[in-house]
Amino acid sequence: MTTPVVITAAIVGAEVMREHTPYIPYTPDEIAAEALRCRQAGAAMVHVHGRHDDGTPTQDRQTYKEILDRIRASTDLLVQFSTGGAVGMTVEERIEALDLRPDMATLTTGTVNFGDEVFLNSLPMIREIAGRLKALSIVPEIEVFDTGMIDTARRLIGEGLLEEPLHFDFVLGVPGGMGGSVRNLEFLVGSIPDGSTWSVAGIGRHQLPLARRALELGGHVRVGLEDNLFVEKGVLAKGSYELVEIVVGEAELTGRPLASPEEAREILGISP
Ligand code: KMH
Ligand code: ZN
Repeated sequence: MTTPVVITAAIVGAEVMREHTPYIPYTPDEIAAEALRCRQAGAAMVHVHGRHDDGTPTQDRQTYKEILDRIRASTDLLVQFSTGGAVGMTVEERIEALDLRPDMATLTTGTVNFGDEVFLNSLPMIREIAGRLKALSIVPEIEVFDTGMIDTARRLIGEGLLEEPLHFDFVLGVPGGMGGSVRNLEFLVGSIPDGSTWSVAGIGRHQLPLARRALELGGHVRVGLEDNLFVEKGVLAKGSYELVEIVVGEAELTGRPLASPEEAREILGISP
């Protein structure tokens, strides 16, 4: 039977600002409204970051609480918190909202150049975040910006900080990280432990081609304004929901049914 595709909408991020697109949500109300549009379009999960009202990124617990409460009040979406936050944040900041018990949270298993900056994730930092996720029984989505991050995830299994089966998200096309080619995606898919699940988040113009290949390969897909602003060259998406709609159309063509949030829970091993 064909595996339903879990579509995750990355609707906020920490880097995209109103100067880049007027459609990026900042406040909890705006974020929840965009989440609802993505659910209506076919997404099963949202990946969220916190913002202050002026758009500055924040991992503040109260902000995340408002986001989580509002999304849960209006949708059945699974909610995934970022533990990456923004470049330069401390681990303590990055994990302070986790006790709100989102359905899932990210875990980046290595350091990567991130444009002109460095997204720092030393082994002690990774262990601290993984340890908190484990203590709170939150299923991690392992963010892979480069191949070695898969090896580090395997190392953490050996250390008892991660438990199989793992779920990976390949973030491809960040300037400084692994490029957004289909070949890179195929290599990574062949490199993860047997029994793992995976999705792809292509950055910029790589988003939709990689999503298409993921649908063909039986993987899952992340799209949204965190990673890409355009539905086609020069045409801004009016929200992450428009990018979800494109993937839904492609899923139909590929014969992949859409996972509901309940089905996504089962696929990703998230207990109710
Ligand atoms: N904003 C990036 C530095 C995550 O959400 O966990 C990190 C990021 C990954 O977005
Ligand atoms: Zn993120």
